[in-house]
Amino acid sequence: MFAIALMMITVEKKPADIKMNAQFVITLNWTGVDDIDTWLRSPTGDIVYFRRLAAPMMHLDRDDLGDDGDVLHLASGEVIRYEYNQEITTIRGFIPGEWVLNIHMYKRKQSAPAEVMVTMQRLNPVAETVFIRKYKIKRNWREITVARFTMDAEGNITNQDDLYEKLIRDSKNVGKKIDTHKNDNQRNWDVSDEHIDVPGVP
Ligand SMILES: [Ca+2]
Repeated sequence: MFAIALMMITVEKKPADIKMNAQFVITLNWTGVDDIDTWLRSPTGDIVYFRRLAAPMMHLDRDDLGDDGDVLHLASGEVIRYEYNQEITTIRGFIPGEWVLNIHMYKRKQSAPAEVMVTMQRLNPVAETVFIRKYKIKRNWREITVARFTMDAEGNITNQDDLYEKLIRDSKNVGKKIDTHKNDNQRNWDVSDEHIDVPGVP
């Protein structure tokens, strides 16, 4: 009877029906074992990063440390490796004003440059790419402004550039509102191969 009951269960194959409470998703991917971090500041001055994973309207899924925690030793002696590095930041609602997205090379652990890709997707009403940016990062403690973008109350991105805006402060100042135009005239990268434009993407 048990076998027959199992056979009567029909398995319908269809895409996973997962509803995300999200308007924008920012994904940081990189190769190798370095520890790179995502920093996102909203127009309210709140910053999500590895020490503050959630703030109004946004959250960071986890702090990927590069190699740490990617190797799992099972009781059987089998070793499972997961060498894919990724941090995902979600914007759940619209806060009008300027947003700043930085990445930071927190700890270099290898001699080869880390190859980094940052993407931002808008999910509603239809999924679309806001930007894709690629970098090769060679130096420890390198902080790069990936995007400064202006959002309106409907979630439209009305302006976008990548002029450098430092977000990392000493710990007592993290999260405080700072002058967003202080570094307007500074280009963000000073080594040409650190930034790779992706043709066809604004
Ligand atoms: Ca990290």
